Amino acid sequence: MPNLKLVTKLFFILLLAQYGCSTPTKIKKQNGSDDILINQIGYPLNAPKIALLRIDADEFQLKNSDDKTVFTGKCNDWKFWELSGDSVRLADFSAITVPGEYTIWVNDSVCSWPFKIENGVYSELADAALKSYYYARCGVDIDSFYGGKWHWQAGHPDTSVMVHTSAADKTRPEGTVISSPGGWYDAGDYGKYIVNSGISTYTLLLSSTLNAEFHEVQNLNIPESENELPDILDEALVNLKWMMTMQDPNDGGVYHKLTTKNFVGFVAPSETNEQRYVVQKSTAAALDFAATMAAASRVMEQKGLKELSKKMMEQAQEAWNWAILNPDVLYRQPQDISTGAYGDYSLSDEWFWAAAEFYINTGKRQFLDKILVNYQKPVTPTWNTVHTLGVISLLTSEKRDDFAEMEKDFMAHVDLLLKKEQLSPYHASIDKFAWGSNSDVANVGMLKLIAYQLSGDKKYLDSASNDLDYILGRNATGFSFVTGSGPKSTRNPHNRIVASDGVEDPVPGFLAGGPNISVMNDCDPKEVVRSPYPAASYVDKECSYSTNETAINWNAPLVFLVSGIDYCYPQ
Ligand code: 9MR
Ligand code: 9MR
Repeated sequence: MPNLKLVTKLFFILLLAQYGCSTPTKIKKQNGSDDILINQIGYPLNAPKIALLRIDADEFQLKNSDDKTVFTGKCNDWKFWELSGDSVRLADFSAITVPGEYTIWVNDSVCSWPFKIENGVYSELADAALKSYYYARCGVDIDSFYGGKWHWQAGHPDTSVMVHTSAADKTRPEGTVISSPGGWYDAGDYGKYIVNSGISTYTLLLSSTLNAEFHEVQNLNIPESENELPDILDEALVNLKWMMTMQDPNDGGVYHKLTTKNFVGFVAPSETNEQRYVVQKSTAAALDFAATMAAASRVMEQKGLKELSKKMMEQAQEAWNWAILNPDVLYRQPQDISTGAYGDYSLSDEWFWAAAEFYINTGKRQFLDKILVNYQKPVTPTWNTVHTLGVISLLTSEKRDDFAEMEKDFMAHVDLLLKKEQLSPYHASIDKFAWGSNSDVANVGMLKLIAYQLSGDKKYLDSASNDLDYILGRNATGFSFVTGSGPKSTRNPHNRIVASDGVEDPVPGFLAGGPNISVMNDCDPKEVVRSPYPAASYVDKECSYSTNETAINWNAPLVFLVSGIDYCYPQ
């Protein structure tokens, strides 16, 4: 019989060594408590630093790694949030600017997870968030040299994709076989969707230009890392090159998506060989394609890739021409297809975005006219609401001065987000928890970073840092929503690769969709109980596609946010 006492003692010593909380005699919880919500990775030196407490105490302590109390602070009053169904007290320790590892203590008995205070605290996370796209590549072996313990064989070569009935025409009748290899898997499924590819790829391109110095020196150890381009552009090119194959060269139309008829099971990429189809051309796909290609064409031109840049603009123009002739071909999911629809039924934002990118590249009056006709005030972007992407392109281009009114509207939207954050008991800048709510938080943070670059006012940077805190654990669930980032982070995303790679730890760097109450029965409700409160309704279960899937459009603003914050502090 092992000596139980000794084993228990050893267990505690090990736990303490791992998590840094000490004073064993007083400890109630050795692990970080969900009653102290913090950013589980940490904080840059000059960033605001707050924790949220669900414990009744007037004071909190900050201890360093030597277990010394270095700061005692007062907790604010309780505040109730109807979206999480509970109350929290705010603990502010922004005053601490000495680098180190810390824990927060309350009543000398409850402690937080340990976290760091230092500049460059997010560099590992920034690499992981971007490298998630390498792991999402379709049709290539993910090699252990690059992937480490996460590696698998290629699936989905996509060299014989069939033209679906919905996409058939004279030059490419039903059953025609085309080749459309490469790109990224959209999400936890193996589909490739143009509408969602547009915003995702554009957002990475935007980070490559607005956070340029950060990305110039970033090395992800991907197959292209040794070439001249920053890795973020190599990765963006993987998807751009695939997108270029989704255009029908006969008429310039762009297929909405490339998928199987139905979602396949949770198996490895190489274990599926169901027929894949290109499905219906749509105006949304053509315009998102046109906008993304035009933006990419600019970036490639700047990098000296003249031929590629020219080709991208030509294809963008072809797609635009098709859209002019086919201005309202909405995507209608065919009866025999049940994969993601990305159906978008209002297109003026897509027109605006594409026109803005074309106007920057060409200066032509016809595009300015389209911009003016389709203008709407900026909002937080999502896959089906993209005009703000056009606004961002204009405001960060040489044409900025001509759009002073638009800039006012943009700043007004961001100011509203700041106000929302200040008023929220949880300091959240969102008050609607849609499917993929975490990407709304990341996109909000991205807008604030852009406002910071436009205005130079540090309040925007600080507020963006607050959004990252939310994503990394200071939220109503207590989870850090990025795989591999933080002791209590997402481990079981709804992602077929993560589920099938045979490795216990999830592929790092993926952002989970996050809390929402859109679908409450994705998991068996008898086995999995979700909070009825939108801000808390999240489960770290593979079955929960509505809260725990990963997606390229969710990771892209995370890449922007985390890279921008790492790059902008110290300030
Ligand atoms: O795995 C699918 C995921 O990528 C989608 O976002 C989700 C919603 O469309 O659907 C998932 O697939 C589920 C399907 O809709 C219903 N049967 C179970 C599938 C896997 O959980
Ligand atoms: O992100 C999409 C979300 O806005 C929709 O509400 C949801 C249901 O239609 O679909 C999400 O997109 C999924 C896509 O349809 C298929 N791949 C996985 C995507 C993320 O769940």
